[in-house]
Amino acid sequence: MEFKKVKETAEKIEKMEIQGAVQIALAAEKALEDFIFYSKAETRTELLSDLKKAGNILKSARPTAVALPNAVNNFIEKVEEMEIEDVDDLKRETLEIGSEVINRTKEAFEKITKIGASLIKNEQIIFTHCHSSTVTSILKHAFNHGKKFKVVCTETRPFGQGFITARELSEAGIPVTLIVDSAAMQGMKKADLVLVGADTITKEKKLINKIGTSQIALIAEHFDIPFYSAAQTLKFTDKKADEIELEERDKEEILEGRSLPDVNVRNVVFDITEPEYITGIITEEGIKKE
Ligand code: RUB
Repeated sequence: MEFKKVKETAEKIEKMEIQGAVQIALAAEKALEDFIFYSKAETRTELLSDLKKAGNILKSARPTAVALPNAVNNFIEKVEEMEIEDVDDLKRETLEIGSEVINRTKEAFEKITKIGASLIKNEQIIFTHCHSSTVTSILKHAFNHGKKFKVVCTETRPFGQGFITARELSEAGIPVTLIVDSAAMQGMKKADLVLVGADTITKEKKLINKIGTSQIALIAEHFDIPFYSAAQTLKFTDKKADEIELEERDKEEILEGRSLPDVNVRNVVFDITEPEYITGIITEEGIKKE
C-alpha cells in the first residue's frame, strides 16, 4: 500500500502529469509524508530503510531538476537526525517534519512571487518559455496588484507546456500571445523582460531549464533585454553542469506517430544557459546577481 502510492506519484512525475520543478518537489514531499502516515514499519531501522527506498523511487522519476533529490534528501536527513527509537513517536515527529518541509517550499514560492512581481512594470511585454508555476504565480500576482502588461509565450515543443502557461494566464485575465518556439526572435523584438523558471542552478551559476531556454537567453542578449530566472534555493546544487544528467525523453513525443525509420531522433528536454546571459536569479532570499 505505502509503496504503491509512492510509485503512483513517481509515475505521474515521469509522465509529466506533474511537471515543473517546484510542483515535482512538493509532490515528492507530500508522497513521503503520506508514506510515513500509512507505514506499517515496526522499528526505527525498518522505517528509515523503507523511507530511503521510497525516496529512491521518487528520485529516479526524472533526472534533471535537483529540487526533486534535494527535497527528498532534506526530508530523509531530518528524519535520520532525530534520535527517537520508538517507532510511533518517530512517525509522529516525522509527519511534523513533512509539514515543515512542505511549508518551507510553499513559503519560498510565495516570497519569490512577491519579489519577482516587483520587477514587472506597467505597459511592459514579458516573454516566457515553457510552464513554470513560479513564473505564472509572479505574473498573476503582478496583474492582481494592478499592473497592466502583456505576455508572449512559446508553445515549447515537443510537450507543449507553453499551452498550460497561455491557458493559465488568459484565464487569470492577462493578455497573452502564444508563438511557436522558432518565432522567439520575432516574438521578443518588443519585449521588455524575459522571465523563465529553473530546474537547476549549478555550482557555476549556470541555469538548467527547459530546452530552448539558452537560445532565448541569447536572443535577449542580442536585443539587450533583461533575462531573469525564478528559482528557489531548493533548486541550487553544488554539482557542476556537466555532472547533471540532461533528461532525454521518448522520441515519440516528437514524432507523434510519424514514421522515420532511418532517422536518429533525439528528444533532449533541458539545456544549459551560461551565467553571462542571466541578469539575475530571483530567489526567496532576494535577487542574486553575479
Ligand atoms: C518545466 C520547466 C520549468 C521549471 C520551473 O519543465 O522547465 O521552467 O521546472 O518550473 P517540465 P517551476 O515541464 O519538463 O517539468 O517554477 O514550476 O518550478
